[in-house]
Amino acid sequence: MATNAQYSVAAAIARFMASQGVKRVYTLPGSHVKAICAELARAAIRIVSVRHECSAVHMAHAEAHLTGQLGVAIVTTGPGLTNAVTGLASAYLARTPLLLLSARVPDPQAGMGALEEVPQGDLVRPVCRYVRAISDARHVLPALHMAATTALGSDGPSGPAYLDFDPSLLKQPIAPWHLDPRWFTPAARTPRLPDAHVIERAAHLLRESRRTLVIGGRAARGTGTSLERFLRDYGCVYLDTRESKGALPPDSPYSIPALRGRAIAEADLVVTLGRRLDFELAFGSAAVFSESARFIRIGRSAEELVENRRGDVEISADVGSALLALLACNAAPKTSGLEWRDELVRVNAEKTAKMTASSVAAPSGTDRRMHPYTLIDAINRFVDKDTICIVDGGDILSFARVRLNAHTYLDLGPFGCLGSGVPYGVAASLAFPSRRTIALIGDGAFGFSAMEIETAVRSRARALFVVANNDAWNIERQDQVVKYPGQDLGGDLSACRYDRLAQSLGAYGERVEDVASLDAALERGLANLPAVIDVAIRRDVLSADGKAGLADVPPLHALPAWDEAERLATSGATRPDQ
Ligand SMILES: Cc1ncc(C[n+]2csc(CCOP(=O)(O)OP(=O)(O)O)c2C)c(N)n1
Ligand SMILES: [Mg+2]
Repeated sequence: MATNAQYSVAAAIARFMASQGVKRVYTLPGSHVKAICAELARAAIRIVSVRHECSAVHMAHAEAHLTGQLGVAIVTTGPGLTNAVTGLASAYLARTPLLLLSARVPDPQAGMGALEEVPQGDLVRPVCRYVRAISDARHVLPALHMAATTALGSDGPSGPAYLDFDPSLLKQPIAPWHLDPRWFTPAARTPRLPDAHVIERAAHLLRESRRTLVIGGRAARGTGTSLERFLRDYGCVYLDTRESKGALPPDSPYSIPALRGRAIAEADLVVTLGRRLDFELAFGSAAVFSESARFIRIGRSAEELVENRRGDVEISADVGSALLALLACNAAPKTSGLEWRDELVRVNAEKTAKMTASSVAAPSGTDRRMHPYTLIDAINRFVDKDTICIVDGGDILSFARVRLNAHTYLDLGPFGCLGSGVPYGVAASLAFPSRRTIALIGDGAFGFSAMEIETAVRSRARALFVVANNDAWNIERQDQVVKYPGQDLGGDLSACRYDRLAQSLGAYGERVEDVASLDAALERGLANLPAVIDVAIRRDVLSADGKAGLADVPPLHALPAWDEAERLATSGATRPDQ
């Protein structure tokens, strides 16, 4: 057993990680950081070595999203760090708590033209919650604690934190009096309880409302039974957003995913659960939501509480505590009739049944390939309540959001970061080896990080990767065909065989071209993990996002219909729904 006196800075970092319950770190070798990795390995923390630093950050992201704990990635100086920036930006927008460690050029060489020298802290600062360059052994543990606590969102939104070290510092001894045992207790987010007066004001609004819409955010996950009770007892309908998916089972009775637009336009009270009113929610605009709708916003940070549209009541608290407090004060609506909710639930069920029927009947296209829904329906047959579902891609993401019956879910997130699906799948299956992980990925998205299939093989990550192969960046291609007919703007991809690529990397691979062999191929894949099943799908069907015009990039909103509503409202004309 090492005594405190024998600790190097790198060993103190490893001891800190162990004390935080970190089981794995994701990294790619580099001389500047190897002292940290050596000590982590000595502390029995698993080193998962990847093929691109962005993947390491994506993996830490998936680990954090799925476990609720800090994810950790370690990248080397210079290009190692710049490669990681995209992953950091994705975690930043998704508010995912992760810690990125790096080393920089030795301080005595800084500014002299050292190998791999770039201003690392400056490069990551806009997409991190905490950034610090460490040059002194005294700062190591306080900085690690600040980084972890900030990343977990103790006093603001959760997100990535970044530290880098002078490489020679890592090998220096750290004095015993800098190793106070309190530094080795888990960093935590301070619980935040709601103010009773604010809760009473929110309860008043709930009692007065007749059409309450609850919108899930990141913090809704983990509130399961209180959320279910809240929806049932207070007569609400519920909309999931991608970050809250999994808070309720896909067949939850008050969930109305097929009536998103209608619920948003008609609700007289909107309750947001730790959710930003961002592009996916029309920035909370009074031109899209009802102008007279009241808002109860629940959250821990300004982004969740006041951004874009003030709440009539803003509850600064953990979502779980706020829901419990609201449940305790009987805020059931005064009006006995729940006609609006009942109607939305009924119409949602009818619409969903219709969609299911049409997708089952979805014919093979002129190219004789299968409809994306046919593929998703087949995947659904292998998804149970413990399955972790990952989705990455363009059109295929849109189809999956409508049809995939995921209980635990992670997709490319608000950064729209293609290439995250394979790393997410690897990390999910390492974090939860006894659960099934299925990653559904567009062929374009798969290409960004296809080499991580080798990581999956080497690290024994037992995930199933299903490539939805339409030989195209399809959501972009479809838009190009309409807007720039006859021009080649790069939307087409070659007819690649991703099953063969996977085989060459040591994984199981199979190609599926006809529906009849799909289920058996998925079954064989699941029996031979990690596996890549490359499925030929149609490229001539429009997804919901394609139809909604996501690729139009209108100026005021993400969707053309919202953009138009905003334009009409600001020009003084009446809204189309009035
Ligand atoms: C890193 C990155 N580059 C470019 C884009 C723009 N983009 C959005 S969807 C898409 C097409 C994705 O193609 P694929 O993964 O094959 O899915 P498909 O649309 O064909 O289902 C592209 C290029 C992006 N979101 N992320
Ligand atoms: Mg594609």
